[in-house]
Amino acid sequence: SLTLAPGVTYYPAYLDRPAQEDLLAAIREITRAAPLYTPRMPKTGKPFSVRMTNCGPLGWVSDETGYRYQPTHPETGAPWPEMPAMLRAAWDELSGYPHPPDACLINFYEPGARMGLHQDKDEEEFAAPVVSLSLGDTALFRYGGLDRKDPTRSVRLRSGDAIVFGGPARLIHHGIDRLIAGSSDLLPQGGRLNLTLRKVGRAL
Ligand code: MD3
Ligand code: FE
Repeated sequence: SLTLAPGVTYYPAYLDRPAQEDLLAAIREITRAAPLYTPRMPKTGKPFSVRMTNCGPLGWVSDETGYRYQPTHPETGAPWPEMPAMLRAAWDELSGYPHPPDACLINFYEPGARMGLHQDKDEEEFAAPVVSLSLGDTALFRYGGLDRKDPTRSVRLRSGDAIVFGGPARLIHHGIDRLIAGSSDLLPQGGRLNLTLRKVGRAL
């Protein structure tokens, strides 16, 4: 692994191709029960270009009323599907955190989708890191500092890469500028999946 900045650890090619295919199969099963939906911005209702779903006890959602974690899918009302064992194993190996994650946000980027620079601060437990796994097309990921105006750096996140943000990096600004079309053949139609494993509630 490589330390990109204090609290940012990058694991290039963390998942080999068979593991990526296994994870993709698990995500397909999750999306059959909990379909990808289009989140909307609070207040404006403007749709995100990224579609989302979740697995685990809690899921992150966004609609006109705000951002929040909730135990059910916003459109079906069903509980989120169980977190696959391989995601729990990745958390145990990468997080260094002694409690299980309670949410896995699954982001799906079609070619052309992006995610603006933001902070993840809807959780209660900032002592826990966020673990990210990427599948499919390479993304140009940008990260900065605690102040939105801090200088930024970019890293290409490729299929199978993992990256962990903890400690002094847990509240940094970050986003996805764009995908590199045709950079992976994992997803037959192209695009990218990102999974973020999170501890939302305070550990007891
Ligand atoms: C740094 N996802 O879901 S993953 C998100 O590729 C999100 O879909 C991006 O930002 C994606 O909130 C980036 C890398 C990442 C994820 C969570 C972080 C970096 C982070 C939380 C805190 C700091
Ligand atoms: Fe984020």
